[in-house]
Amino acid sequence: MRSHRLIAAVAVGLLALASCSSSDGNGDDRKIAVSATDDSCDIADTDLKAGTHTFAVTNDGEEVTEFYVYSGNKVVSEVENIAPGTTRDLTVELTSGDYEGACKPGMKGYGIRSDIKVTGKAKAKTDPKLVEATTEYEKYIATEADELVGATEKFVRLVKAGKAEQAKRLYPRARTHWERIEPVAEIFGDLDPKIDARANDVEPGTKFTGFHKLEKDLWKTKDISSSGPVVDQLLADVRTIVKRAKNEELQPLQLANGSKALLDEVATTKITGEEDRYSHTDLWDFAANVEGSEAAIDALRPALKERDPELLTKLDRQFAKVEKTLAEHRAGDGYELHTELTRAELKEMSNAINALSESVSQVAVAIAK
Ligand SMILES: [Cu+2]
Repeated sequence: MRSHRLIAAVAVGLLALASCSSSDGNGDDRKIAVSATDDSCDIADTDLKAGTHTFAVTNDGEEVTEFYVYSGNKVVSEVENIAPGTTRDLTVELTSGDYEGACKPGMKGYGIRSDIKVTGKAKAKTDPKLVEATTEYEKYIATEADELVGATEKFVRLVKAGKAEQAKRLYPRARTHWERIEPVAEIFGDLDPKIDARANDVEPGTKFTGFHKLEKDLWKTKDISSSGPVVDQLLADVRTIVKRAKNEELQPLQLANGSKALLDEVATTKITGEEDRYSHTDLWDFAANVEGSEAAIDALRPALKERDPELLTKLDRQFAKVEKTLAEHRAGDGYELHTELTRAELKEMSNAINALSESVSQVAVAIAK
């Protein structure tokens, strides 16, 4: 660790020349360079003025990485799925206080963290269209959160009654409400893994709990006789997260970043079939992520129309394209299984998502103006 710090200090000194310090008390137009390798995370500037800032995160390592900004235990924002050799931007709104920046090589674990200090007072943002956008989206979160609790309660009852077939049918339906609002859940970094971690993501020293443990019990081991405590824990965690989510006051930039995060989820865990590896109901989650992403953009629509109408037109076209591709794989009142899709079909879906994702990543910049 010590040697990394030393290298980091040198690198920061060099990068500072090419990047910002700060200026007008409302953030800075210049980007803050972050160089992420497999064992270091160098943030060019960690002394910031309150306001909007963009971190340009370059993956100089070999593993896929991600970058988070934390305020205490809470995730302020994150950018996932940064492939080696590529750079992705994360635009965030920071009020004065102490933060941490974290790179997570391999996209897991505690990350390599540095302190970020934000001082001063940001200029108040008064665009009524943006204020309205967050109110709208908070309503959407509240509705989905209620549905999630209701569906989870039913799921609990079925599992405890030993009704495996009915529980299996409900599983992807309950998850739909979760997957639509997951970026809000991810603000509370401690609970998201308890509810939604996959077997391979479970941190050493913690237990495998949540939806995917039950998915395993239902489809793989086909034994739910001792799943009662797991399902009770899931419901307790869901209730806690829902309560927190409903009390959370969101910033317009969180809508933009959340919308993007949902599409990242599709690309990293749904296209690959990693998410629902036992039930193969990944397309349900895929659809829910896209719907949640679109809900955030819809809330921002009036503001976007004013600020970047061309981007909005493009987004509408690309969302339609993704939905059309997805519609081709509807089955009954749900979707085909991941295992029923050909490589070519998955490739087509992934292309549509990547194009859309690229446009959605411009939304934060448009509304931060
Ligand atoms: Cu998920």
